[in-house]
Amino acid sequence: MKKISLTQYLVEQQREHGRIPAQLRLLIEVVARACKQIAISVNKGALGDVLGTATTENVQGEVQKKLDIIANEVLLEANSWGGHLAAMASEEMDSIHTVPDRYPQGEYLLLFDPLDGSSNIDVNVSIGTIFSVLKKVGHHHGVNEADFLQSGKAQAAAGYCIYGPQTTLALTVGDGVAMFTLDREQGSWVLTSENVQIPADTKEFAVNMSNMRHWAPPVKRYIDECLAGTDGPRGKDFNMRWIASMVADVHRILTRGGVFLYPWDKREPDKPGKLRLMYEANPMAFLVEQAGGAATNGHERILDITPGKLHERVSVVLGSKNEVERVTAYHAKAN
Ligand code: AFP
Repeated sequence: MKKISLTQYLVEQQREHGRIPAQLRLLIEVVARACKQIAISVNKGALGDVLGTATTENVQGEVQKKLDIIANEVLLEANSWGGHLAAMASEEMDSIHTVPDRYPQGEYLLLFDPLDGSSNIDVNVSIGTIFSVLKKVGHHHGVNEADFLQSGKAQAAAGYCIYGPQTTLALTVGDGVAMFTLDREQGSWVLTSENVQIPADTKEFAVNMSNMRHWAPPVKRYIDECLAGTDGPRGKDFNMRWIASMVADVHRILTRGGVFLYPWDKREPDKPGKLRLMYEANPMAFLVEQAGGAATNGHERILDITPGKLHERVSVVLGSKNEVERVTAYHAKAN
C-alpha cells in the first residue's frame, strides 16, 4: 500500500467522493492530532502523573481516572479555535460544551468518549478514544442538547484511536473504513489499511462471561451454543476474547472478524445496557456497518435508534453479520 498521510487521504477522498468538506477535514485532522497528544500521555504511564484516579466523578457517577480528565481536556482545547464545531459532548461532562464566544461556530457537533476502557489504564492494557461527528440541523442560532439527539445514521463521520502496541486511528466518513498507524519518527498518521471488511462468519465471540446468570434467554442461548462447540447446534468450536476496552475488542473484530456483546442484564432492568449510545455504540456501529458487519441492540439496528437523552445507554451486539443476525433472530423468536 502506498504510504500516504491522513491529510493526503482526506484531500483525495474529498476529490473522489465529495464527502469531506473543508470544515469536516479540519475536524478530523484536529481530532487525529489530539489523539497523538493523548497517546503521549498514555504512553508515559507511571513516568507521568497520569495513572490512578482523580478526586472527581463523571455524569455516570463513575470515579474518574486522571487520564479520563486529561484526554477530555485535550479534545476540548484542540477543537475550540478551528471554527468547524458548534459544540461538543463527552462521556466525562454532564452537559454539552459550546465553543467559546471568542471563536467562530461551525456546523458540526463532536461527541466523544475521551478515554474508553479506563479500568485498563493502570494495568497497561489497550485503551482508546472514540468519536462521533454529527451536523447541526436547523438554522437557529446557538446550539443546545436537543441538536445532538440525532440517530446514528445521521453521522457525518466516526472513528476511534486505539492506544495499544501500535497507535492506530480507524475512520469512516461513509465510504468504507480506513486505518492509519502513527509513525512516531515523523509524528504523522500513515494509511495502513483501507476498505476494511469484516468476515460475515466467525468463530470468536467477545462478552463478559461473569454476567452470564443475569442475561436474557436469547443471549444465554446464543452463548451456550457457542460453548457447546462441534457437539452442539453450531457444529464448530468457538474462541473467546474479552479485553474490556470496547475499542480494543472492536479493533480486533474489524481486523479479523468476531461478534461483540454487551447485553441487557437483570441486575438493573431499567438500564438497557452498560454502553452509551451517542459516543460508544453509534460510532462503533457506523464503523462496523461500513466494514460490512452489523450492529443491533438485539432488536433493532443501533443506527436507527432515536436518542432520548445525551447519555442514554444501549445493549450492543455487533460484528460479523451472520452472527449478529442470529442473536437478533433469537431475540425476535423470544418475543
Ligand atoms: P470503563 O471505561 O469503565 O473501563 O468501561 C469500558 C467499557 O465501557 C467498554 O469499553 C468495555 O467494553 C466495557 O465497558 C467493559 O465492561 P466490563 O468491565 O463490565 O466488562
